[in-house]
This record gives sequence, C-alpha cells and structure tokens, in this order.
Amino acid sequence: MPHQKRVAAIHDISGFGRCSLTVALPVLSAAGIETAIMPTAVLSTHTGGFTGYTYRDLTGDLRPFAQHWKSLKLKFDALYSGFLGSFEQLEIVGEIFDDFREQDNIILVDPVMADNGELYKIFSPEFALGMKKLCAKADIIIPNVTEASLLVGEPYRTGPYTREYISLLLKKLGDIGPRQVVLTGTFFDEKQLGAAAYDRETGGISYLLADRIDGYYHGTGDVFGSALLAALLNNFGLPQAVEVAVGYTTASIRRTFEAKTDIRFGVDFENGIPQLIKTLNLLQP
Ligand code: PXL
Repeated sequence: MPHQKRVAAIHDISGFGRCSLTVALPVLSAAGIETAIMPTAVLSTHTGGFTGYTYRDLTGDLRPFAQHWKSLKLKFDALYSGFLGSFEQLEIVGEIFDDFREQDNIILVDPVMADNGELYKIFSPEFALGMKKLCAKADIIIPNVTEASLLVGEPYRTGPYTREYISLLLKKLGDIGPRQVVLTGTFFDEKQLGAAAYDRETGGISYLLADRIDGYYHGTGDVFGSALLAALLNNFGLPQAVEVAVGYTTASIRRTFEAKTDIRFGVDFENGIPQLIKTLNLLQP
C-alpha cells in the first residue's frame, strides 16, 4: 500500500446546500485521502440565494487549530482553501500556508469571492486584493472567470470567449505566482462549457469542455475543486485531473437538472462517487 495522502481542507461548513466542507470532505475521503478540516465559519446554509442564515465566525480558532496541528508534527500532502469570510482570514491562512509548506506539497487556493460578474455581497472590493496575495502563495489556483478578472484587474466579460482572451487571463493569473492555473467557466460557444488548464513552467494550455447544461447551480466550484485535488493526489497530471473534475461536475449537474432540484440546494455529487472512484482507478479487482 503506498503512503496515504493527507489534506488540510480550509473552508466553511454550510450546514445545508452542499458546498465547501460538506462537499470537500466526502469527495476527498471517498478518493482514499485522509482529510483534516479547518472550518472558517459555520453557517446554517451558504449565502447564495438564501436569506436569514446563521453565521458563526471562527477566525479566532484558526491560529490555535494550526498551532495544535503543528505541535502534533502533522504534515500535509496538500492544503486546500476555499471560502474565507474576511480579510483577516486571508492573512491567517497565508501564515498557515507558510507554516505547513513542504518542498513537495500542493497548496491549492480556490479564490471563492464572485460569480456571474459580481463579487458576493458579503465581500468588499479590497477583498480581491487580499485574495490575490493569498493566490501568490499557491501552487495551483482555480478561479472562475469573474474571480480571474478581479484578480488580474481586467474588466469582466461575458462569454463566449476567444482563445486569445482565455490565454491572456491564464498568463496574467500565472504571473501572480502559482505554477498552475485552472480557469472554470471557460466556453467558446453556447454548446460546451468547462475549464482551461495552464502550466506556467511549460506554457502548455489545455481546454477540457463538456456539453453545457442550462441553469446556474451552487457549490459546483467546490465539487470541481475537490475532484480535481482528488485526481492530482491520485497521481493524475493536470489536464487529466481537470478532465476528471469536469466530467464529475458535469454529471452532478446533469443529475440535479433532471431531478429539477432547487438550484440553491447544491448538486447531486453523491451519486457520482462510485463512478469517480472507478475513474480514479481506485476500485480493487
Ligand atoms: O463555495 C461557495 C460558497 C462556500 N461557502 C459559502 C458560500 C459560498 C457561495 O456562495 O456562500 C458560505
């Protein structure tokens, strides 16, 4: 048995709505990865489309969590951050990355802050600057097109995009510091949608697209990011890992669309787990 990989997942817990830790933990665990969680906040639901949700901020717990883990001499094959609720949390998570950085571990930052051309209502415009600093510490970042335009200071454009525009965004995102960039929400026509993957060291760009399903679904960024990390830690190369993540996310959206589920409730990623494990070659004969 090879060494079991271990991840620290730093996101909120939204009790209902299938995003952040309620997605990352099951997906990574199912993929054979030991998953430690550092909750940044506890909410009754995510903030997308619900009103009246509870929000318990856990900023004060982050440093003590990290100090305790450090005292146990824990090492992580990857650190994976997602939704962070404040500027201060960005600073603290940056320190945690410095503390747990190893020569060959992966720091994956999903700069969760915006979608569809708009910053989430709970964030101020300066938040994007703090997120850019955090992205500079990452090995891999996985913004959507809205987050990408905020990170690089380009005006937001609606698609379909040109390959020139997508490669410009990828290169500018790479200039922030990460070795690899995965841009979600990439599309060149109305039929297909997916992600573009860029490796700054080789300059290679790959496009991994799937048939588009109508509608806007919550939590898909977390389904995508968790499956991507699961594939990378199971030794898939970047384009292959992105292909796995696009396939898993698209299938989850398709099931949800067919079930006519309220789009705020997140996607049915659960029923895709058996196929994901097969795709990752984790099924014993
Ligand atoms: O990853 C999306 C997400 C996570 N956590 C919270 C959110 C959102 C998106 O709206 O509100 C609390």
